[in-house]
Amino acid sequence: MSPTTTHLRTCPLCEAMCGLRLDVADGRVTRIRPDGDDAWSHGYVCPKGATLGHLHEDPDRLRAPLVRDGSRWREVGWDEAFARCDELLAGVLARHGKQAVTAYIGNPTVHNFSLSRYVGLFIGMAGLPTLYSAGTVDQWPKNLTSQLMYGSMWAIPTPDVARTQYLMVLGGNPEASQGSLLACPDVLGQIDAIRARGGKVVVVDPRRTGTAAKADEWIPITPGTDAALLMAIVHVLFAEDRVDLGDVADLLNGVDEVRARCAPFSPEAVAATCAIPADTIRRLAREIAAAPSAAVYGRIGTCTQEFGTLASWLVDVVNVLTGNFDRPGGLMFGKPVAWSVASLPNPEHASGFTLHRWRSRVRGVPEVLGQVPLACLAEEIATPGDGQIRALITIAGNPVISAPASAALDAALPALEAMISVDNWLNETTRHAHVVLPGLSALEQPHFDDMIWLWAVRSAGKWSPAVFPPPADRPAEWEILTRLGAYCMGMRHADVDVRSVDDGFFAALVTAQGLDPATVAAHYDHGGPERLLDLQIRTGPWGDRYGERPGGLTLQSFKDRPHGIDLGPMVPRAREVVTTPSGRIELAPGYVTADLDRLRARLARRPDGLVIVSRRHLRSNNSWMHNVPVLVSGRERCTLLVHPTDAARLGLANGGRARVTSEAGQVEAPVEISTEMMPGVVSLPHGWGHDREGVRLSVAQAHPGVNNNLLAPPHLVDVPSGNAVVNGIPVSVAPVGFGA
Ligand SMILES: Nc1nc2c(c(=O)[nH]1)N[C@H]1C(S)=C(S)[C@@H](COP(=O)(O)OP(=O)(O)OC[C@H]3O[C@@H](n4cnc5c(=O)[nH]c(N)nc54)[C@H](O)[C@@H]3O)O[C@H]1N2
Ligand SMILES: Nc1nc2c(c(=O)[nH]1)N[C@H]1C(S)=C(S)[C@@H](COP(=O)(O)OP(=O)(O)OC[C@H]3O[C@@H](n4cnc5c(=O)[nH]c(N)nc54)[C@H](O)[C@@H]3O)O[C@H]1N2
Ligand code: SF4
Ligand SMILES: [Mo]
Repeated sequence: MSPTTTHLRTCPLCEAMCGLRLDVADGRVTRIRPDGDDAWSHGYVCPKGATLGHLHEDPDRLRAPLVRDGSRWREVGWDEAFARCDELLAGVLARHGKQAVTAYIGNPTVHNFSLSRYVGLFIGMAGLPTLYSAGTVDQWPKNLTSQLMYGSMWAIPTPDVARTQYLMVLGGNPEASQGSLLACPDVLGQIDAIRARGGKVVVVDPRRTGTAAKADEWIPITPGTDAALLMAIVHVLFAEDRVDLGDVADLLNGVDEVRARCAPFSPEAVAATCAIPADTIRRLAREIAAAPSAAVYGRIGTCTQEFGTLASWLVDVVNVLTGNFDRPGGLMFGKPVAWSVASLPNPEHASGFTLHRWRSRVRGVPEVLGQVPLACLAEEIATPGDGQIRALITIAGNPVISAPASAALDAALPALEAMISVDNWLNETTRHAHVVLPGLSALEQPHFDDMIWLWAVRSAGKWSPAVFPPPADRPAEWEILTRLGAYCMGMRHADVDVRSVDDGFFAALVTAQGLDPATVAAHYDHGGPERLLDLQIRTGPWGDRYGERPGGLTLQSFKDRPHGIDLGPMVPRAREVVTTPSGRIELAPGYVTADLDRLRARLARRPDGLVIVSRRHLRSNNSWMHNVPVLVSGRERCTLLVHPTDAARLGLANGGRARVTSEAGQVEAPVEISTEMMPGVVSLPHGWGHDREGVRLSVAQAHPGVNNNLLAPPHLVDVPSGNAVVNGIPVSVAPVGFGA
């Protein structure tokens, strides 16, 4: 036995960024505890954090590249794997051109030290005409409204939960997710604290979630109707003369336009559609306006729905109109210690931001922020003709589970001439690849979160060195991405010099910071994400600017303080963050308000009947942590939640099985009867369905669950953003025998 060593480590699994203490002996993680001294999380953790050792040791985790020969996988060396990628991509480029190549970027990209900082380089180098991501099944509506209101798609204001006196959560369940576009350890603890200091917490959700159970009030809402509720709140604010623009009053365009547009949306006009009494809506508006401070926060339930853009916009509008924007206790912009490549001005928008620059080939839907809906990918692969997709690169993604109409994608992928996956497992998607290029495990690489600090409730930073040395022959994912980017440019394997590409990338970023690349380069004898992070910190708001600001922060400052450095709560920043052409906050972007006609039509629509929504669980992480035994033990979690009155009407028994049918497909799942659901709405978690042949996830395959995206019709999108609608899908439900 070698002596036990203890390592401090930030958990990379979600936005809570918890500090952990890992005990390691004989090359294995023997214990994981919370780090009570962590400057950011102060000892908070969830059960997933304790499984980083399992993920690292998982025998199914890929440690060498795989190349497929027919239906058989062959483990190969890195040189052979890269040469095969080059050959595959060069073939497609020669036969069909760049238009036949695309990529899909999955969620773990954001949480990975090297992918998060280099995915932008890959995108820039590859120059692919189309790109897909998990973003269009997630926060695209919020990206769109932030782009139009503030001038940047990642300028997303976050609720100051630590100081607010009134928190309204719509379509988010931090009890499971631990916060999303809201980085804050222990959100539920913050909810307790709001109530303990005499404040109030309201949760608007079709399900009485674990978060709603902690709140003062749960307001069930018909899925997809948050925009109508919020518009009625805006209506009341104007009608009762409760509008107070607060500190941003002089920074606003469009207040009168909002006033004019809210007129038809009285509480009475929306009550039946939302299933919320008009009196309740009026009271909510008064409470928000009267609270000493209030933060209205909307998350995925307000995005992946029929009116995602309007709801995302109105969340911010309500905060603005009640003086709760850009001030403590309201919605505020985070202030990262280190800037993120993603938040730099987008070169594509240099001559102004435009929408609908091109349309998807098959369905003809317009691009928004450079992407079309992920649900288009299957048809772009399957439909012959000029521009047909023949090559796909997936990066940390599993769209066969996470994309709407996933059966069509599963069926289309085998037709690709080249599919390359940068992924650590053979999941439902990567099993179709020709080459799989695995990254290092989280514990084999350093960590310092990138984009997540953009919406953190405090400014802070934490450096985690690798716990285990990376195996000598293994490239990091930033090197993999750089190579793939180069092959897409038409460079051949033998000619790619990763180091010089990286030096060029770094020099460009240094120049963009107004510094001399040669002088800055002289500070380093290494490249990659660690060098980039040092630049991000040193040219960030607290940085030393390479000596120009003596005493300023550098990466070394964080290495010297392994529990992290806290730099305080959010501060008003709207004046520096807003970069719209007018220099002001656009409270009523025409592109967004144009969608109000569709919302008015919704008010006149007959009830949809039974609809389904998604949910998350604390012990899952989208589609990919079901291979950890301790996280899938216990009773089955992939169940259909049904309200008792619906169950009785439909003849469903608790523990029996139900067949759920939508226009897109059908699944069967065990029934869990619960008053957690509002009547008329059923819920199934997302991220399951591991019973596919060829998947190499031995634990997950024994707990497969079903894929709820088999029910999501590909054409259901939030029209302005193209974001998928995976909540509020009409379904019928019927029993299929007992316990079968
Ligand atoms: N019905 C429904 N569908 C949804 C949602 C919903 O709420 N309901 N949510 C949507 C949302 S918000 C998201 S973000 C997407 C998620 O969808 P995706 O991003 O497509 O899938 P994930 O399950 O997050 O992860 C994909 C894969 O990343 C790999 N991976 C994990 N860590 C690493 C790493 O460090 N490096 C590499 N290279 N690979 C790694 C794992 O093998 C995993 O299978 O799903 C969306 N789909
Ligand atoms: N444990 C765990 N943590 C995660 C993830 C995970 O899979 N597991 N995924 C991560 C990712 S990628 C993301 S994007 C975040 C998401 O984080 P959250 O946004 O907090 O996601 P959910 O927990 O799915 O909560 C969404 C809620 O929206 C409700 N809802 C559905 N439709 C509507 C509607 O029309 N209106 C309203 N008001 N509510 C609605 C659902 O009932 C559900 O309670 O979580 C992240 N964190
Ligand atoms: S809440 Fe859990 S998964 Fe998220 S960072 Fe903390 S320990 Fe990791
Ligand atoms: Mo997500």
